[in-house]
Amino acid sequence: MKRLFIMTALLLSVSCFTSTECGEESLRSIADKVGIYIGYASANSFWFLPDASKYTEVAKREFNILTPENQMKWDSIHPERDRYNFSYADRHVQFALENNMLVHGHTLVWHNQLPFWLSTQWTKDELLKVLEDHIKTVVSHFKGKVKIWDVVNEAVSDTGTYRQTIWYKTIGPEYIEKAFIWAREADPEAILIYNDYNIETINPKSNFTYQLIKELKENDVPIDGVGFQMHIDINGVNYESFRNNLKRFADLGLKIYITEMDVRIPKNATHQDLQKQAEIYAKIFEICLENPAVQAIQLWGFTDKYSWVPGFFTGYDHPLIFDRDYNPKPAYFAIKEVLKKRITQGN
Ligand code: 9MR
Repeated sequence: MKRLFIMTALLLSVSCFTSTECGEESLRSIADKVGIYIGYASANSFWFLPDASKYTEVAKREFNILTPENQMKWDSIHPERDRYNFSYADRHVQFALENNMLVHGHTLVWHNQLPFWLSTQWTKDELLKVLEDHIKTVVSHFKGKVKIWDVVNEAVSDTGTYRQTIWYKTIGPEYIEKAFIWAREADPEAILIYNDYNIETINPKSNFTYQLIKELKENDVPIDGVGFQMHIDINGVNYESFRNNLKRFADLGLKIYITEMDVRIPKNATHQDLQKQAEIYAKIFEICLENPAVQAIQLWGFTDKYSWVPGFFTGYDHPLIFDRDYNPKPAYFAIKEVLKKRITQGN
């Protein structure tokens, strides 16, 4: 009898060690205590996934903010010039609000995932009108529900110039300030940010972005924050440079968001790879928590099962903090440790 009791206790403690389903405090609960949001990109039509109940159970247990991964983009929400389709985006928002999560909207101006009807010749005035209509209609639709908007996404090229997009080529650089002004008009309470990748450390692209945002601020354009996407790999980033970069953007008076973090590692990862990945996640969280301008850290998904990475980077996989079976990975525990340490140190 005694042996049976010991065996059961042992089994329970082992499963508690690897799972979060037996009383361990969730990430969102610890993040709440720290005063930071922790989130994920919400998968396309997650309510239809074959494992939707598992997916939503983990999502609402662990996170307090979400970004629809694709279903607020132009091609999803604005399929024809005179027709909007909010049905998918509304489901993401509904899920978030029912579970006391914030919604981060993504994205009002981008050059990818545009609907077919946009790919024709426009005059500058026509395209300005199209953009104004889109931004005002979408932001008004979600007024009071989407608290943060990626207003302009990826407007800077990898070498640090304006990216040559339909918006830039037809309208010129002023499409950026116009987008922020229209978004502010449609929802004066929403936090409006510029979002991009490879601007986490100091480099030609982040220098250009810094200058661009500085000038927007100087011209009283309503921009509240910057989003660092943080799609990185097993080599991590230069942490000193990341820290200094956060500081210079924060010194402009901006709120900072980590918007799309993932850490891709080689396929068939070894235990060491997962360990290394955990260290990278931990280090990024640690540096973010040092800087009070950082408001939220969001991952681009949460289970490796639904990550965009294997489809885009040959030879890479496993970028997130839960494995394909929704088991928490070393990175999950490492992030928790960093957050917990922050509580004991006092915020
Ligand atoms: O994760 C998104 C993937 O499902 C889409 O196919 C892809 C299309 O461009 O966009 C991915 O999300 C991107 C995000 O919207 C902007 N930053 C880069 C993200 C990864 O490509």
